[in-house]
Amino acid sequence: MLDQTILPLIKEIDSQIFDLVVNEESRQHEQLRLIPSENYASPAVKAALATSFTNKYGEGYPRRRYYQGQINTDKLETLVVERAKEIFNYPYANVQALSGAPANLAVYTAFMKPFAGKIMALKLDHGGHLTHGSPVSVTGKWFEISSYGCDESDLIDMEAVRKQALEFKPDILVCGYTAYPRTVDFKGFSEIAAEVGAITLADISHIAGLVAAGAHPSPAPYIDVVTFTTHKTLRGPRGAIILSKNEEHAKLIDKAVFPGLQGGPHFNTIAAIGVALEEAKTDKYKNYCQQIVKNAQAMSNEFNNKGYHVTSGGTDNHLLLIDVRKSSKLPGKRVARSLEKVGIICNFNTVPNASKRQKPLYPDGIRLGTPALTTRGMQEDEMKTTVELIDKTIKNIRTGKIPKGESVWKNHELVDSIETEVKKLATSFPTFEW
Ligand code: DSN
Repeated sequence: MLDQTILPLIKEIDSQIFDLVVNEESRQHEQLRLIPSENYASPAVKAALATSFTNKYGEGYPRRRYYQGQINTDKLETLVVERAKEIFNYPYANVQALSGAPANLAVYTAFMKPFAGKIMALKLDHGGHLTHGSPVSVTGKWFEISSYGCDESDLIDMEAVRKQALEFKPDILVCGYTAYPRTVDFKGFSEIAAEVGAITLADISHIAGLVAAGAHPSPAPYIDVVTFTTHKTLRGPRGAIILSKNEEHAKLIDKAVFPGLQGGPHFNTIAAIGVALEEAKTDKYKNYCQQIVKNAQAMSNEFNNKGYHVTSGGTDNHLLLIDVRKSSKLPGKRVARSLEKVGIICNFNTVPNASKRQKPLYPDGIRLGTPALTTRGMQEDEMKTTVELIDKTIKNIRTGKIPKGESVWKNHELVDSIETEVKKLATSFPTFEW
């Protein structure tokens, strides 16, 4: 939903940016957005981002700043910290990390020195995140990494994790994922960490909203440190929060964020995080999160009914992974790109237990999520229709090697008709529906 008072101001100064904003707004209205880490922020969240808090510098923390003029920013940051603590049931919160990668790096550098620390986390190609120790991320270059994986049922085998942890003895044991459709066993991870003397870190970026709304179990009783981005299921602006359980940890984390890794906090983002947290307290938001899960389950049931290979057989949360090579003899990238041509937006993704041909840039799967469609007010019926549209599209994609210059489609006429159906479904719902 465009803010009709702000937009003309952009147009007056910069017609190029104005056009891009309008085009992106239309794209988000007309397409079916299924990337599980994306959402539609509310008009109130977007309004908070555009406030005068963007003008203020404030390195430091409330009442300990390096700049004067903090009468409102100190109150703002304190208020948002208190909201985060209350909603997630942790005694300490830092709301300054700029996004998920800096938040995770802050935690690692709070507790370990570069080239002298050990992290154990889920492999990238089984659903872990780049910042959980991938060799191409600084986290994999600075720290010794041992990655655990999923078993042949695409599930994390806690006994295997335990054995690996006893051998590797990590300083930090990471759980919480970017492409894992099942419930995270926070208790199990905390028990393993206790045996090996590790700190537990749960990166709940994807499921933060579900946790806030009680649609996924909370890490609070078990996990030492929690990081999450604020723009996925939580539906806020692009930012991050770090939660911790004791004063010593909280002090180390605060120091790692500032002055360790960052300069001045982005107060307009912090204001928008505050608005999103206030929204997350409402019953409407709690119902929204329950519906996200129902929608993802409806979608995975429908894919199962149509004979697709849904990894782990289904989902407990907001996302599902389809092994399209096993299901349709197609590579994930070809499917994701073809779906975009009809207005269905997802991402190609690695899947566990894939074929030997799988590579990060050439994976066997696609990843789909329901947070954005659910924000629009769509329910199980629309998920069924969406799966039908995806299925029709996939069945129209040519398998095997396609010679350069040749079309990916079996039948061109079908493409236009699917695109029209996608647009009709998408535009019959608003982009933000409470
Ligand atoms: N966490 C990634 C995603 O899930 O899309 C982004 O870093």
